[in-house]
Amino acid sequence: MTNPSNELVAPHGGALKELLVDETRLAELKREAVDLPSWDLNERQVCDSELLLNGGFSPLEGFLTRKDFESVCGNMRLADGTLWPIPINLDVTEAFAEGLNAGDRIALRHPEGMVLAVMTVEDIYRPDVRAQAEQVFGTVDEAHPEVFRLFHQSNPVYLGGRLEGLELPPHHTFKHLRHTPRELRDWFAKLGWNNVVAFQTRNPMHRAHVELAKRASQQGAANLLIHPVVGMTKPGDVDYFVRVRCYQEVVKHFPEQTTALSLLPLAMRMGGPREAVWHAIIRKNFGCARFIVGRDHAGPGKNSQGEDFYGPYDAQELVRKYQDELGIVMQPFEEMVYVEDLAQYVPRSEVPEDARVLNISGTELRRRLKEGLELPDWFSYPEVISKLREAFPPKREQGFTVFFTGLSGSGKSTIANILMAKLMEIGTRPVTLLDGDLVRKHLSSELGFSKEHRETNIKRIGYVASEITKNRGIAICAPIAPYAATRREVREMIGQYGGFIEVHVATPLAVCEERDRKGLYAKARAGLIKQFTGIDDPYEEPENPEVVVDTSRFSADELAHQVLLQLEKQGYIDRE
Ligand code: PPS
Repeated sequence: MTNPSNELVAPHGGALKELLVDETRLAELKREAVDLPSWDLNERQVCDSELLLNGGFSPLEGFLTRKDFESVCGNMRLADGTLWPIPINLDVTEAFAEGLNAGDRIALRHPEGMVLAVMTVEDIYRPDVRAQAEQVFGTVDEAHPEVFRLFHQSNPVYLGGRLEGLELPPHHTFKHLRHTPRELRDWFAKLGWNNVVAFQTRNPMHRAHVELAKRASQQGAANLLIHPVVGMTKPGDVDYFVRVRCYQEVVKHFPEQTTALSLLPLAMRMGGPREAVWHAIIRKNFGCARFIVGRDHAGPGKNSQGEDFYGPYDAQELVRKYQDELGIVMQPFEEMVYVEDLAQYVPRSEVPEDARVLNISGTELRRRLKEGLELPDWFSYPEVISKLREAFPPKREQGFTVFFTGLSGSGKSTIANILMAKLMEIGTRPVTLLDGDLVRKHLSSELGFSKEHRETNIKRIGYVASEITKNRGIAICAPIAPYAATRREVREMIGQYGGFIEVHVATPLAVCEERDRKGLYAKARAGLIKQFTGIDDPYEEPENPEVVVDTSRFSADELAHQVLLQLEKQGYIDRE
């Protein structure tokens, strides 16, 4: 791939590798694509494809071949030595890869059906995802969201090869705030902005961010590009519709002549230091001369021991190491904190001794929003808070899901039915019961009990429950859901929209078997039913469920009431 690492880079971003073809080729490709095997891109792959096609990932010309992939994982460079820190892969299923050979061409389709690109497959390979996680993220701890994704959600086969682009993915939201690298470069050139500093964010912006961005742009005598990620960010982040409404308010606090807002359709990896280097390269491609790297850039949060995955300034260090060949200047910045006595934001190292410092973390902010608590003026702008409040109603108005999990015959359905009746009596929101047997009849009738089928079944339940929760209703789910990883996925899916209360119905296996209401345990013991949970199939116990109940010790009525009390304690239901 092109662009030797020592090539001098112009202030406007260097060579741009755009992969959309010209009109003549487009007509040929459209005809060809009709008969090609077609891969339906998932959300992440759409994001990656967009930045490949529009040049945001220059100098890449397609998804990485094995040689480039291994070199990127091991050395942060493409096989030809070009600096590139994050692997960009097209992961597909075994079923799709079967019968594909190097040299074949495939069509890459957007979920809306159009072909975005035709790929010439150069390489078909099965990655060692543990090694990939270790090398790229420095960990195999599944608390890292991208490690979890790699281990549980990524497809097993990677296809490498060049792309010929037919069209960019369509966007129906905030069109006027979306720009390709070429469009941004042209815009900057038109305005005479030849020194632009980019500010990356995946969170709503508050006063501290504004102060930081203002200071950084003043220090670099630069124009400012607020360049938030609206592709995929960390599970649980504030969704981008809400954030963009906030950015539109925040941008009014900057001088119009020096500041611009543009949205970046990137799928983040939360890769800390390596991600910071990647972000810098992307911003160079978008025509920026400088890039702000603050504290804990693209940090994935805490590991399973409760410690940060990366040091707060590791990202700055790594970007500094590659500064000379990056072609974009890092503008390092410390955390900004509010000093009450000065009524002012200052970098943490400049806080006068003994001064009282105020700070509200992202987690604390989310907590206050979810609880409907006060947010002080020094922290944010009233307009931003009001946009956030619209999106985060008080808990008594939010949707939620009660997710029962436990062995067959443990009493899930019985408690779930009683809970449903009680919630309907309360009557503040519509209630839907997604019981294991009901779902298998209506939603998953073609599925069996293999690991794959059970996962599909639970993800379907999770999807329906997330839609109900999003629309501020109540979903009660009662499947066995034996796998911890799938339950975590469902928790993440739903947690972004409202409450998720996991109830482990921990009735011992011996009791469930003794009851054997449906006669299934007897059949399973006799070998007439295979893969029966608890007998010859695993049940992974929940580690941190919100509630644990056991129907061998208490009646279903009492236990349903316990769940209700938990809902009340969490603020989802109110006593009048
Ligand atoms: S899963 O694992 O969550 O997809 O299972 P679920 O959809 O809840 O379905 C469980 C019900 O199906 C009956 N059944 C079996 N359960 C476990 N293992 C095997 N092999 C199996 N075959 C049929 C069983 O009646 C379960 O109902 P519940 O209500 O849990 O007793």
